[in-house]
Amino acid sequence: MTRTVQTSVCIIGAGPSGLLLSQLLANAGIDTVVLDRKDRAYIESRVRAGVLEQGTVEAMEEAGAADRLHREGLPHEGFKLAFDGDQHRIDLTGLTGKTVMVYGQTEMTKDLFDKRTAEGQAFYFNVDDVVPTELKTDRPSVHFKHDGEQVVVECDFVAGCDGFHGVSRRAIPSDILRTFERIYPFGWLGILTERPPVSHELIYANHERGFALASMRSETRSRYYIQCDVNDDVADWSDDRFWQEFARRLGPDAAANLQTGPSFEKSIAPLRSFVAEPMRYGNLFLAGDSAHIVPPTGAKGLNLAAADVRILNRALVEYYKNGNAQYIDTYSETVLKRVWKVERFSWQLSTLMHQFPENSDFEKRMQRAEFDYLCSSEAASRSIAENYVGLPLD
Ligand code: RFL
Ligand code: PHB
Repeated sequence: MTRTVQTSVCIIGAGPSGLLLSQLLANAGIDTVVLDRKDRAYIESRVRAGVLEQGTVEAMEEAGAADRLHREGLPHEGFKLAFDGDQHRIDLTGLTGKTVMVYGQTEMTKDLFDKRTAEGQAFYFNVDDVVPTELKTDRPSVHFKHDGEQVVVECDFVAGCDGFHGVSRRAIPSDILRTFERIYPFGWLGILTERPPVSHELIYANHERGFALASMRSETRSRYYIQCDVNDDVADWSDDRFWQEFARRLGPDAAANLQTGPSFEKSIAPLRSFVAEPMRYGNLFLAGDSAHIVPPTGAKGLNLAAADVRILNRALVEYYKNGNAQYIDTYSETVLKRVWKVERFSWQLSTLMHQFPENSDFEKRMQRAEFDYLCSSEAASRSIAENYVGLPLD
């Protein structure tokens, strides 16, 4: 038995990219079908990003899903960089006039799911064997298995919002797809704890024992990370061992305010820079992690995904409302220009703030000199600030 479903845009992936795109298109009266190989509870529980650019907040407002974000999110006007005990504050608001919002990806995803569900969005969860086909024709389709049934979604466009391990990018023939990658020789061990944050602002610290980041989810819940060996077993990182290492890297002044407690989420994530080109193949468009990955140091992954979606939404709305395909035709080029700038920033901040096993003493001095330059140059600090709050869409 095969069931055939018709829609305008078939969205593969119900992560933040897919959900935001579905909502923005719905607001313009454009019908979508959204499918995911996991279910809603699983997707909502993935603890990932925590810092939203103003542009991402605006996208949530445009989606009509920003009420709770404005109630519960924490606007931040700056953050700190620490280097072997010395601190430098990047005054985001003073240098750019903008703020960022601390609000978890879990919450943003929940808000979008709530709104899509209330509006009766068609979702297919726990799908298998997803195959996008006929991408070069004007009626592409996406085939998959759902609840023992074979489903075919026929559509005008396919949006590949299925993350780094999805199928969309792989549907682009290998003689057309080009990929660029850098794998970092370490990972991040992250924990959540029900304790107030050590500082009101985020602290990114480069210590001789490795990087540490003090972040948060609310006034009472902290999110902390340390650089670790990517092959470490989480089971070897007891809470005690984590707290000891984290406090050392943060330095005595900041650590004096540290409130430790049991962790309730603990995981190790690899660090990678990755870009796939082009981001369009026929009527398939890639958005978010399906096309690019940044190391998390600049807090950019989710924000970059949201920027792709805004640009794709604009292109599709312009096509459906005015029959104008111009933005569709320039989508890949427009988005990739911005993607590479954000890749550059994330790579630069990661390179400055981590201990690289292969670094010579010369490279260590270069890191220190770059930090000292940041401390003494408003222009250098402003450059970090304008990237951190988010570059313009195009
Ligand atoms: P996602 O979130 O991976 O969602 C993709 C969805 O597609 C589904 N899927 C499929 N569905 C159908 N068929 C298939 N074959 C499929 N294969 C996969 C998956 O189940 C999933 O539901 O991608 P999306 O939507 O593009 O969103 C990207 C963001 O999730 C990601 O960039 C951020 O989490 C990155 N990130 C951060 N970004 C920020 O902007 N600020 C931050 O502070 C920040 N911190 C982080 C981060 C990522 C981290 N990790 C763990 C990678 C911190 C960490 C530790
Ligand atoms: C987080 O709170 O999870 C977070 C914050 C800033 C980053 C990365 C992750 O750069």
